[in-house]
Amino acid sequence: MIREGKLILSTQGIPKAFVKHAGQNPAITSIYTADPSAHVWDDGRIYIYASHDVDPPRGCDLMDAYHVFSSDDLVNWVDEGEILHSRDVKWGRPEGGFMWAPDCAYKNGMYYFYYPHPSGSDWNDTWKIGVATSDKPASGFTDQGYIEGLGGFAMIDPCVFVDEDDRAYMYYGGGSKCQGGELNEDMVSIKGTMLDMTGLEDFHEAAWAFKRNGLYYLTYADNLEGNNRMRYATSDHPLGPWTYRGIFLEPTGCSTTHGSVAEYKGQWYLFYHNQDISGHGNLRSVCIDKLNFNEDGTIQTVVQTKEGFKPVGETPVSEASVSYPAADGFTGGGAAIVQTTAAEPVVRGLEAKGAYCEFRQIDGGSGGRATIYIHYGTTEALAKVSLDVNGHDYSLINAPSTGSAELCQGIAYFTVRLKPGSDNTVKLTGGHGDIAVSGLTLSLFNE
Ligand code: FUB
Repeated sequence: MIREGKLILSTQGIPKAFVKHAGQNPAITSIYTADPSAHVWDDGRIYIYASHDVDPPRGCDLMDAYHVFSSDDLVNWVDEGEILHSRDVKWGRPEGGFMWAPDCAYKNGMYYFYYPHPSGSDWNDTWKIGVATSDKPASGFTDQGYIEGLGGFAMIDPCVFVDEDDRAYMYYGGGSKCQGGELNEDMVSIKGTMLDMTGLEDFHEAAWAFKRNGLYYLTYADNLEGNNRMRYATSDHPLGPWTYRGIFLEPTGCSTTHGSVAEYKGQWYLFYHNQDISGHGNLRSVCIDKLNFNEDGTIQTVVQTKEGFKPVGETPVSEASVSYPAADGFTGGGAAIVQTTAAEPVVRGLEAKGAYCEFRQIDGGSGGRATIYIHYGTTEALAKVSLDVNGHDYSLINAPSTGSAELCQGIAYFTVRLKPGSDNTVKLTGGHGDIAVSGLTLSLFNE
C-alpha cells in the first residue's frame, strides 16, 4: 500500500477503492447497530440514527452510545461517528448504559435528537425522553435535558414526525402502551397532554410515524414471543384514532424488532435490524429492504433479502486519503509483520490474546473526526479487532470472512476523534480470531 497525497477533506466522501457497487444485508457490519431511525434531510442525503449494541453482549443495559450513518446511495454508508454517550447525560442513570432506540427531527435550522434513557439506578421506573440538539445533522449534539411532565409507564422508543404544515408530533411507548402528542414550537415540551393511541393491535414497542399520500401510518413491534414482528395502522389524523391494518414484517430471527420507514429517490424502504452476523439477540445489525405499497395504501409484506439492492445514486468519492501500510506498524504480544506470497506485507499472529499492531504518528490534520478503514483478510466467519486510539478504547470492530487470510480484501471502518497534528496512535489488538491486517487508510472529515 502506498501513501497517497494529503488527508481527505470531504465530509461525506468514501475512498474510491472502498466504494461498493452492490448492497447487502445487514447493511452496516463493522459495529453492531440496532433500532435504525432513517431521515432524508435538506442536503439530499439519508441519515440513520442508530443505537449501539456493545460487544461482548450482556443485555440491553450496556447500550452506551449512538452512531449516525449517512449515504447518498443507500449502499455506501459513512460512519459519522458517535453523537452522544451516556456519560454525556448529566441527568442520567449514574451507571450509564440504556441508550435505547432514538430518533431525530429537524425544525427551524436545528436538529433535535430524542432518546430514551433512565434517570435513576432503578432503570425500569425512571425512563425519560432526553433531547440533544445541534445545527448539524450528524455531529455537535449537546444534551438539553429531558422533556418534563411525561411518565407513568415504559417511556421508550421516541419517534418524532414533522408534518407538512410543520407541526411536530411525538410518539413513544413500551410494555403494550403507546402514546402520542403534539410538540410545542420549542420541540422540547408537549402541547397539552400525551394521548393513548387507540386502535393498535398487539402493540409492544418501537412506534414509528410517517405520512404517504395524505394518510398517516403508525408502525410498531408486536408481542410475538421471542420473535417480534412489525405491524401497522393508519389514520386521517396524526394522533389517530388508528385503524389496524396488519403485519408487514415477519420475524427476522431476532427477539426484538424495530424499524423505520423512509422514502428515498422515489422508493420507500424499511430500515430494521436482525442478528444475522452475531447470532445473538443483543448484537444486532441494521438492514434495509424495499417497502412496497398496494394501490389502496396498504403495505406489502417486506421481503427480507441478504443481497439488498444496487446503489440508488452516486456516492461522493474522496479524492485524497492517507494509507498506513502494515510495514509502518509496530507489533507486539505475538503479532509480527510478515511478507506473504501476496504483494504486500501483512500483520499476522493477531489471533493471540494481547497481540497488537500500533500505527504511530498518524496525521490528524487540524483534528476532529476521522474514519479509520482497516484492511483485513480472514477465513473465520467473524473475526474482530479491538480499536484503541490515543489510549481510548473505542470498540471491537467486526471483520466478517473474506475467504483469505493473506489477501486483505476486506474493509472494516469506524469513525474516531484525532488530535491535531501527528501525535496520534492507532492500536489494533487481536485475540478475537485469526485475522491478517495489511494496513489502515485514514479519511479526515472537513469540519
Ligand atoms: O435496543 C433496545 C430496545 O430493544 C429498543 O428500545 C426496543 O425497541 C428494542 O429494539
